[in-house]
Amino acid sequence: VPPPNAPRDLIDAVTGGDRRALARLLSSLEDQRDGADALLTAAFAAAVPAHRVGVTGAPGTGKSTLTDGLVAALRRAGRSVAVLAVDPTSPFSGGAILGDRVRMQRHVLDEGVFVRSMASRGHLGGLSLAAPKALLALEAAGFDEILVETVGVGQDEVEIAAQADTVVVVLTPGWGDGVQAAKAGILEIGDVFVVNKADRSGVAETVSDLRAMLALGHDASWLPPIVTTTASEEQGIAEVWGAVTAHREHLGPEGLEARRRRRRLAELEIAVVDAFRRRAAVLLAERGDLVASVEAGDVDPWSAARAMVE
Ligand SMILES: Nc1nc2c(ncn2[C@@H]2O[C@H](COP(=O)(O)OP(=O)(O)O)[C@@H](O)[C@H]2O)c(=O)[nH]1
Ligand SMILES: [Mg+2]
Repeated sequence: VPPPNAPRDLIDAVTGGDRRALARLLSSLEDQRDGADALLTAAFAAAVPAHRVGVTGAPGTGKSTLTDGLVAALRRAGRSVAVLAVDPTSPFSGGAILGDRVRMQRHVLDEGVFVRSMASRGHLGGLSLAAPKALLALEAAGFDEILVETVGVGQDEVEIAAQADTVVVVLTPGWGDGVQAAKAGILEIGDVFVVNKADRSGVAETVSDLRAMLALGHDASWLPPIVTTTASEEQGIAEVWGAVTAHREHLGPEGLEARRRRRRLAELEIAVVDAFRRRAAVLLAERGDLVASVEAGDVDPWSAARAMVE
């Protein structure tokens, strides 16, 4: 049995820069192990909100390569960086996560860089539950910059994009030929657009297609900039960070706080649903008699549920 002050001790170690303690904290939060609630409370108190930059796009567009380039550039500027690589695709995601690790390998010995991968498979409540907690842990560890790489598919990815202050959408030449519906979703979430693999043909067309589409839809106060990169050659990295910084300045302290307020509310809703979900599991286990009656068809599920809740 851990001593009562264990959560505080672990969080103190995390805020003090202990990377192994951070890894342990992340595992406890992801697995919702005993004491996770107390850890969250302590992490919340210790967390200093960082500017969170999301990097998203289809598999293979070069997100990890770009992220690795950004990490290198930020390290040269003396900034500490945490990377959360989130892959909502399952069960075929092993390769992508492995790719992320390989891509960022050169930073493993750097104390100022921390890389964590996460797959949705096996996570209780999915990524919408796990990722915000992981980000909180990284903020408790006091990193100057937090980058979140997510694969651009479906609802998970939109939810995770909501966890970022600035969303960088990575596309490649030829993207303009894609399906209209897929375009719409990704256009809405992007604050900065990157056309990567600029060493390939069709860059100019993709940029002008994109520019035309962005001019139609976006809110008037921020027209997302489009940056072309060749991430594999570390070309265009500084320009990407310049666009991110411009967006941060555009948001300003009030814009950032507005996003954080929305996130806190969303987090509360998720936490309430999660608390009830856990309570439901306990109820079902406690009321084996009622469960058996429903299973046998003697009692209908709805009145059984009402009886349990009451
Ligand atoms: N030709 C070219 N290949 C690139 C570029 N950036 C990344 N790649 C390659 O594209 C592949 C996928 O990159 P990765 O960063 O893993 O993509 P992710 O799935 O979006 O994270 C790798 O083989 C990279 O080396 C680029 O600018 N030009
Ligand atoms: Mg990747």
